[in-house]
Amino acid sequence: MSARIISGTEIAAQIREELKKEVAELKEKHGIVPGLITILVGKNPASVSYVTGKQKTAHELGFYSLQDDQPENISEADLLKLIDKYNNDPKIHGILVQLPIPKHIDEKKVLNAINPDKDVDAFHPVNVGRLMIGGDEAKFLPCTPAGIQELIMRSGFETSGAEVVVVGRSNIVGKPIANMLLQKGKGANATVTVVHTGTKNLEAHCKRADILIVAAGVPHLVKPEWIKPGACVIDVGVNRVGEKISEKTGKTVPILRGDVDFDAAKEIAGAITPVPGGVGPMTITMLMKNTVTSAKMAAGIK
Ligand code: L34
Repeated sequence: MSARIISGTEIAAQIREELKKEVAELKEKHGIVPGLITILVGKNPASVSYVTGKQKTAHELGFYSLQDDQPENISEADLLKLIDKYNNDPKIHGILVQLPIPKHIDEKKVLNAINPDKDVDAFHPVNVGRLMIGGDEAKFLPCTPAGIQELIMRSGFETSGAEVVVVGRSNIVGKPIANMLLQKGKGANATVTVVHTGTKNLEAHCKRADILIVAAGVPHLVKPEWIKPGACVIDVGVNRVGEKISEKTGKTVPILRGDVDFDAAKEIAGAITPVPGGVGPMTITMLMKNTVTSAKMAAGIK
């Protein structure tokens, strides 16, 4: 039997509709417009595509939203100064520095420089700590993990008591999603295992998973025989494996491949996210949600 396809595109569209109404109401009742700045250093094609998606969505929702492009060779000091400028700009509620940034800049210093109250990526140590404590402490949840949790909940999978296996231990996805799903509460309360490059038998762990979350950045790492029949499979990988000419537009577009061998896996899994159109659109949407939350917090609105 073929798995149900969990459409991130559709679920993201629903959440965006909800947010659009909320933004209109904030403007009308309180005169507040959520403000977002996305900073892109250099011209990494994947990063350009992602920040373009973020800006487009922000404008569709009625945000005040700006893209700040900086050259590859910007100094660390100048980037820190720029962040400080936006920290002090009352129109800006969310500051995002798209990762990765060039090697000559210390990523930690950059993430630590963002005011935690404007840290809509939730990468600042204060927000990472709040996430780990859980409950009301967490003001912002990191966008990709928050999107994954929404996808699982909205597609009707029970997390409480479920065996969740997370493949990958990055600060952006693996570590935070594992922490979120082990909290007590809705959409969580799972038994979580994190596996990584130091794990001895990846397949054996994956096979136990009721919910398998793969964020390894390795195209088609997960084979169909690694999947428990009926499991929920969330594929976070967006690997660029080549280029092709789009039939629709005639332009050159990347060929994207997930971390899971989708065509084979969908014959075993109960439900699975596609790439593209799975986790990616949810990441962008949860950034919008965090920016609305930040704008409300700044104005003292619950
Ligand atoms: N600071 N850096 C910061 N915050 C983030 O949340 C990110 N991330 C990750 C990389 N660096 C970051 C993103 O924005 C990954 N990521 C991201 C965002 C959007 C999409 C994928 C990754 C996305 O929209 N993917 C589309 C395909 C887009 C394409 O054609 O490349 C999809 O349907 O999966």
